[in-house]
Amino acid sequence: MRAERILILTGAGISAESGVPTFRGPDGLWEGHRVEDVATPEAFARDPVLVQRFYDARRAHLGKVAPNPAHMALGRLDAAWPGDLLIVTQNVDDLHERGGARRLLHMHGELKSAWCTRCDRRHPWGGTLSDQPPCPGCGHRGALRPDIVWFGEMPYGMHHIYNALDRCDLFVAIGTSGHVYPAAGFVAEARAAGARCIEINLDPSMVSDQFHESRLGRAGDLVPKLVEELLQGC
Ligand code: BV8
Repeated sequence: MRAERILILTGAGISAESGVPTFRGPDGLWEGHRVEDVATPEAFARDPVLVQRFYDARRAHLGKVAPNPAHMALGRLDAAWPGDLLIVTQNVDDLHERGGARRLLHMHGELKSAWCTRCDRRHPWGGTLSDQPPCPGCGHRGALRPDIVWFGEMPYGMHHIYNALDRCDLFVAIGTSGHVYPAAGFVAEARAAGARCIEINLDPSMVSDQFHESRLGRAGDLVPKLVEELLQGC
């Protein structure tokens, strides 16, 4: 397969085989709450401890999971690919980094980052926030929130992402259901720019019909195969 400039979009499905629950699968609830009900500024204003505990639990869970063959394959692609490559992930886990990805953008933020709502600084964070630790920057307690893009908030890096979408000649979506915008609209952008669009997913997504090719199956099986095809062609 020939390509020069690749944009890869990943979602919760790429981390599923590592044991990180997806959002809309049978494991998609947390203590009976739908993510959409917890991952919002309104929920945080209404019940900050509940929301902080939700993210504290997921941040702690990162220590119990490891990258799977799909993450490792993208790490190999990143190390070897001579052309443009951008991996845009909707995921807030650190499995892409641990799998070797470098040209990576977390459009929905990261569990391992805390954002101070007083001084606006962001800090690497591995611990808890529900106990209201002081901000390492301004020292204020109770001002740190998860550095996560909630529903109704603007995703990170949109300018960079749309530039890459307009330039790419291969767009690959991996493990995302196509429910959440603006990410679900990226395939339309890439297609309009003339890119070949491939979807790798366990089941058809909400936007499968917009892809030139749909490869149904587990990311851990199909992503290494795609990466080998790409590296053979370069
Ligand atoms: C915004 C961080 C604009 C939180 C997340 C109506 C129409 C269009 C848009 C909207 C609308 N109503 C509201 C909106 C906007 C809203 C939205 O899209 N809502 C949806 C629910 C309709 N979007 C937003 O609010 C976004 N912001 O639009 O801002 C704006 C404009 C001006 C000013 C201000 C703002 C922000 C959205 C970001 C929300 N944050 N994550 C957290 O993680 O706690 S979203 C969250 O769900 C994830 O990050 C992910 O992005 C998203 C979708 O999940 P997926 O990754 O797709 O996972 P899912 O479980 O759904 O699917 C997994 C897939 O994997 C499945 O298909 C499954 O088959 C597959 N799979 C499973 N196992 C495997 C597998 N595939 C391969 N191998 C396997 N082993």
